[in-house]
Amino acid sequence: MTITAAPASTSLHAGLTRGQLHELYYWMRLTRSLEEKLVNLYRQTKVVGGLFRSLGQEADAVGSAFALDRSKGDILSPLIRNLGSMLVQGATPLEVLRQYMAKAESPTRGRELNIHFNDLERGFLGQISHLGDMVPVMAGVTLSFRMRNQPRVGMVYVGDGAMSTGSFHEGINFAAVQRLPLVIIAENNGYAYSTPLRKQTAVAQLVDKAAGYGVRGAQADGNDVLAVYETTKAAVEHARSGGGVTLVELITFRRKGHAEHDNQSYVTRAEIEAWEAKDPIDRYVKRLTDSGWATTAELAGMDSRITQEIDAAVTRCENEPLPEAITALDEVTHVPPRADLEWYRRLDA
Ligand SMILES: Cc1ncc(C[n+]2csc(CCOP(=O)(O)OP(=O)(O)O)c2C)c(N)n1
Ligand SMILES: [Mg+2]
Repeated sequence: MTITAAPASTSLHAGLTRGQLHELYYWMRLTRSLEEKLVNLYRQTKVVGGLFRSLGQEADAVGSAFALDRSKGDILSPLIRNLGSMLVQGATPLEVLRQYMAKAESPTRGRELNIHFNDLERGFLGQISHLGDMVPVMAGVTLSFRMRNQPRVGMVYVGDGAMSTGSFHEGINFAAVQRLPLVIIAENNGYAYSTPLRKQTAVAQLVDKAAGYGVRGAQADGNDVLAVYETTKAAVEHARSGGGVTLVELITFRRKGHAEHDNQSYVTRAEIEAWEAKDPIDRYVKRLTDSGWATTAELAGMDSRITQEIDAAVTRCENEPLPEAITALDEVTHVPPRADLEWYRRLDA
């Protein structure tokens, strides 16, 4: 049976229309292509600071963010491997390139790196580097939703490593006790820097931690974008209807080193190859075409749109200036410049 002719608004799977099923592909492919372009720029020394890849984890970030309802004002708090979630919420390739290249026009005007930027209107909270610390922050954000009687949901990403911090414990415990509308996405990608999961935690699986906090636990194949979407969607609905926190474990794999400088020598080639065979984009392309949800021509059309979009953004960004050095401390502390401090003295003062 062919379902190619289904009206655009008909649900084909898990309440998703043909257009939405295409969107999931679009966001995953955009994430990967943008990161590949960034690797290119990094090798040309045009990226300032580190470059963190989400290769093989695109389904995890995209499928989970897609389960939020942007029209209701849901907010997520991403981590370094969640570029895809920010793109879903409306961050643009140009903004991301400007951040990585520390341009004057970047969202943080060259003061912060990579995807550490913020837009509450579009529903993403700027991350900080400290692992686990965004869990109590998002507990506070979702408490404010509750206090204002807003039917909004918050989502926060943590890695397997971040789950070993005190902040994670305090944040999830508080959110659990308060039954806050929070979804915690636990990304089990096998490693925290060079520490494998078996040296990170004594539980058999990260979702087992849910029981210790008295919250709902759920688990999905993090390389299957539809499974990620469906599992997260159930958690979002549970949160919005007053059920409280869900800890969602997504099982995936970090196919690159911690960052571009890390050659991942502590991971065997066989392990990486086994996960290459489970590539989330390849799997989804097969699902889309086997089910008749998308044609190869439609996918090629999205690919060329992505290439054009990224190329245009790179050309524009590369020609933009860096911030003027003299402005480096402006708007950082919101404190007037201190003429008495040698290190803070403006050359033009
Ligand atoms: C509290 C804290 N300790 C150490 C670090 C340094 N650090 C940054 S990322 C990272 C590994 C994170 O691993 P995980 O949480 O599994 O996320 P992944 O990188 O695998 O996505 C470490 C140790 C940090 N940022 N914060
Ligand atoms: Mg990890």
